[in-house]
Amino acid sequence: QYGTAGFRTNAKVLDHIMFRMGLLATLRSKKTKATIGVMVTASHNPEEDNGVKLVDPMGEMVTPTWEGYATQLANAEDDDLLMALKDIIAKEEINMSQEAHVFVGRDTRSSSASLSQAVLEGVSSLGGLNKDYGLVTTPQLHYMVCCQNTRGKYGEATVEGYYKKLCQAFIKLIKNASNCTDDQKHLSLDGANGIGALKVREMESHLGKELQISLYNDGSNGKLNYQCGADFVKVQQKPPTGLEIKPGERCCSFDGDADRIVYYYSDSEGKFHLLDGDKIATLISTFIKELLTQAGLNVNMAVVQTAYANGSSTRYLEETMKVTVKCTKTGVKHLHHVAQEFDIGVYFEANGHGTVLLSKSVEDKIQQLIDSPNSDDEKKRAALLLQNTINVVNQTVGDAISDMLLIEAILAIKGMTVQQWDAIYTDLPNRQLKVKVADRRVIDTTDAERRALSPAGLQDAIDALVKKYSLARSFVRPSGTEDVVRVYAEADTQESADALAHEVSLAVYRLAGGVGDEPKPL
Ligand code: G16
Repeated sequence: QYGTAGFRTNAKVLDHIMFRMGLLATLRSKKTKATIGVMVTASHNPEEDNGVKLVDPMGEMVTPTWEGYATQLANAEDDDLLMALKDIIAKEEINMSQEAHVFVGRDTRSSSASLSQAVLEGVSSLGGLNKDYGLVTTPQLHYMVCCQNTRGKYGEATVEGYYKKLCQAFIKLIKNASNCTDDQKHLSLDGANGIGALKVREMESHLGKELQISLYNDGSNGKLNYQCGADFVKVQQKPPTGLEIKPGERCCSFDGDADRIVYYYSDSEGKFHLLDGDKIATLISTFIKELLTQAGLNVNMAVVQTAYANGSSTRYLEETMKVTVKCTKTGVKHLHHVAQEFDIGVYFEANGHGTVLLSKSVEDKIQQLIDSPNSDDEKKRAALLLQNTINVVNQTVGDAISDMLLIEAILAIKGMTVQQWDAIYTDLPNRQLKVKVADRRVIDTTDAERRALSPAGLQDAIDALVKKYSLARSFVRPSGTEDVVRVYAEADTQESADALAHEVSLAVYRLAGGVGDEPKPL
């Protein structure tokens, strides 16, 4: 099944899927008369896995109907492949004489080179033209597709063009930070031994001395995502191995294809503090809201989260910031579409995957303020800051590099330390676990994955367990990237969150066909 972010499994069994996704991307390109992207990556999954993400014309994730076609094509027997293709061509009324263009990118996994070759062969089999970007981050490929299809309006469809656009906007933003010391300009970065590390190295020369990055887990010897990277740090709630964490210093981690980022620091007593996607969404939306007020712009803004959002973050956004909060199913493809319904949509999953979307009408209003002779200095300054914020953001998809530049600029402009940012609100203690079951599809959910419809009795069991703890909440859902069921729990203390997560895991194991050993207490 085309899951949360495409197909993912052990790289050894993916050849035919890659070839077929090359075919499908070519059909999608003929249908849309636009360039389509195919990214070969398994992002946060272990090195042995691989996967593929399809990118639609504006740089967004491929549309759900075509996810269905992807699943059909992936599952067709070899002898039925031609028929499956003809079926899509007929249903979508595709003109096969239409030209097709496909952009292909890949991460640093050892299997990615040959798998991306299979994609390219799929493209040429249907007469499509390709551009192979080679090693790029997932968000860079999304960006290239959007630039190409907007004929350069969004930017130049080259990696160099991407660095120039983002870094120039970052440097303009940072000029508004008075008294920023060299210490404050320093950031320790864990590159997850992946593509993000390579690309940050490439980008560094564009940053001048405005951001000084100490890069760890740069792929020179460690294993991809192994005990490092954004997913490890978020789920384990501890620093990655391979990064020297000095008390009080700001650090961040990318994931394996650099579309997620989380921040953290360790205090003088050695306690680890995580600033995840929820804290990032809060920082960015606060900054934008303040600028909108200064610019005198009244626009409709929302923050989009998933069930994993910490209860404290949602409360802070709704009650203190008075901003609209929406909750969707996991997967940026869901968050992105809800965010598009607002003038400004800030969307972030707790795991650090997210970005900001701004409508054309907001961009126009900002431009008018900049151009107007009647705008006072404060309004003009706010409008310019908003414009550079727009330019530093990769609006096509969550992007660790772009998010990092925006966060660094915001902290510098606000003169805020990582500790002050962390203190905006206090996270409820939480725990995430995985349970292995025979078939994770037995779990069906509703209400943005916050309640389980099946198997029978599971939701009642979760409700009864949650009642035992204070400020508690828990839900389960089948992962769309790994063969596991995910369990999330939060409560007033870490002990309670851990106990609740374990008890809910046991309920999943017993009611949803757990395999292997029963989950043990933490
Ligand atoms: C992908 C998606 C994310 C999602 C994550 C986990 O991330 O892009 O939106 O949160 O998978 O999904 P699941 O819980 O269904 O396994 P990535 O960074 O691995 O591509």
